[in-house]
Amino acid sequence: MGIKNWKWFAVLVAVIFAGGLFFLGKPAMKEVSAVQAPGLPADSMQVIQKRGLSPDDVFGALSTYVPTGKYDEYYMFASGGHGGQVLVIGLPSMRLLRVIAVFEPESWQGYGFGVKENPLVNKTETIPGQKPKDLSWADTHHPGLSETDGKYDGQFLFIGDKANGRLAVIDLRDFETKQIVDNPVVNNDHGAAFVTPNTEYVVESTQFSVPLGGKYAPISDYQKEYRGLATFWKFDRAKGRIDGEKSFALELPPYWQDLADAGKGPSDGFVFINSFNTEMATGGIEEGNPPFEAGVSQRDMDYLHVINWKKAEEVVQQGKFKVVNGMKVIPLDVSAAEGLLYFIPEPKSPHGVDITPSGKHIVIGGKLDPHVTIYAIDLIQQAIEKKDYEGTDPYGIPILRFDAVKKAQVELGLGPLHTQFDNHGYAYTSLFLESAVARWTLGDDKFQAPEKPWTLVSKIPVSYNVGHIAVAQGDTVEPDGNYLVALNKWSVDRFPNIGPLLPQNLQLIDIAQTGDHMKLLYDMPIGMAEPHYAQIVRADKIKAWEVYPEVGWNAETQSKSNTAATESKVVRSGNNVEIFMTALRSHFDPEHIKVKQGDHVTLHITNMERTRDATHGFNISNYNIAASMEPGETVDIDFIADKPGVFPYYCLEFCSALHLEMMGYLMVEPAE
Ligand code: CUK
Ligand code: CUA
Repeated sequence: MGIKNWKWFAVLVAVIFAGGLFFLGKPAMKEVSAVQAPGLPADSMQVIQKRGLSPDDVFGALSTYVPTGKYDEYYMFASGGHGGQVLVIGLPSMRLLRVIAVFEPESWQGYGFGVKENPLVNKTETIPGQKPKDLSWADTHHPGLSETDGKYDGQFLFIGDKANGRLAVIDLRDFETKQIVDNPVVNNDHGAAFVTPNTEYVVESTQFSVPLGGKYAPISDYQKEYRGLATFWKFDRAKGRIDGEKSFALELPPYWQDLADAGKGPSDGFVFINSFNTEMATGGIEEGNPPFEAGVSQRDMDYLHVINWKKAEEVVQQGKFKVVNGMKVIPLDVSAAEGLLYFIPEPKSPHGVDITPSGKHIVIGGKLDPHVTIYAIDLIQQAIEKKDYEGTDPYGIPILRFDAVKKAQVELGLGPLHTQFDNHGYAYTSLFLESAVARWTLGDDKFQAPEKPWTLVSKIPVSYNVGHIAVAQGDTVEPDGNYLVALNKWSVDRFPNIGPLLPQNLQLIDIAQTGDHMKLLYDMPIGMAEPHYAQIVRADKIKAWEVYPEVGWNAETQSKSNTAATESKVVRSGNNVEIFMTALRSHFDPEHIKVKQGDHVTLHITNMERTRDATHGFNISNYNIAASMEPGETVDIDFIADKPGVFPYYCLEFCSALHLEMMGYLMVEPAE
């Protein structure tokens, strides 16, 4: 700790002490500040007094304030829910750093507005013959950072679209979306995106069973025709793309598969997916049937799915699959015969499946049961080896005996959902119904002596209805601890009234100390849709570019563009007009573009700047075109000049004192 930090520590102690006295109505602030806080300006004490801050408030403020020009310790990547994007937030300040355009048009980033270098416009086939869906929204649930040896490596981020069964790849060199793949077999997911420990595969499992391959089948044929699916998308790290042809999927019974997590260490090679609706209820409240909410909650136990993906990979290599819309799918009977899939009973409609950092244990949230249930991978492997089954399900999949593989159950409270881990041997579980986060000890998992029990330590209330929680690096083999963020669904009374549609509330909690110390530090309103899950990574792991590596960079291929030009040029051939344009403070070149109505116009615009933050934007009035050219970037735009008239184009970023002069005219001469 440097001398500067010591000073701050002294100030912190003094302020908290002074604040405490203030709260107890003890001596006047002035005296306290003079005696207890040398170096603390008297006006700081006045601020505390004037704003009526409690000692906890002061602790929260000092813990989260990041001074101007200083950086946050962590990046948090949060999904954007049915806003379809990804949020990048700095911790501990909880400042929003960026909204990454993923599945939806976003004009600041020029994403989806005529620029060809993005997956919304330039749709590619992941699997031959597959037609990408034409959609303009998504429901993003689970961000998944790429991993090497079970640790975040800071290279890529994946995110699933629950509503439409898609997966996106974001490159963290420029924080931009590079690829969107459509699952050709199913149209929804939930257990996405979860990566295997070396990002060999990105897992995407379904939520709601449907007839595979987009077929139609009446609901009366549910058990026969409807299926779940676990897709293993092969990731080609060198290309930064998912390789559809090397991907495969496992057909699953028509239960509702829920969250997924990949094993690591001793459980590497397995993927775990919990499920509900093993009742195979089909709803139909309007026909006098029990509604889904009742029908899917009949049985006391549902099934944790245990998938041996390394073995599945071999089975695919042996050709034991069928092809559905171009995707290799392992049928259920093959999975049963080859030992690729096992079920483990899990208490009643669970939610959340999380592997401990050691990889030895699997934690399931009870949702309708006050416990978390912990399974041990060594017990699971023994049971599989001994064929210690209680029977099979209607599809012939072996069911392991609960008592043979269960390690422990810990009663935590009402509605346990998701679990994260820290560096002290604690687990943290969100309690949805109780609006709290529970801290509990991980028994004989990695960090503690065998005699240490699996037990509840403390709880902290949150506001309100917490879904996921995120601990710094808390789902990797090397959790950092320090901070936990509760992603609360409801904010109710936490923020000023903005009408009936309320923001989510992300609450930052200090978990650096052990025992029953957990302190709420900060409330962050999220004024866009519902972040479901977030991952928090140490800032030093992210090595993003400051400007693109060279002038004339194609951000789609992450290489030099073959349409880059450092001098302007117009090439005409019949109805085709190709314009090589440069952008440099404070002009575009050319400033006049003359075409005829009906011409096919192609623009290649190169931002010549090498200065950090010298971004130029480009738009054409009434043509629905908006681009962002970050320093060094070349963008390609093409359109038919079907509207005659004179259309200004101008720079969208206030780039210089003469930014307003950075414009030109597109002159479209009417056709005869
Ligand atoms: S979640 Cu997606 S329905 Cu608990 Cu990951 Cu909320
Ligand atoms: Cu370039 Cu404003």
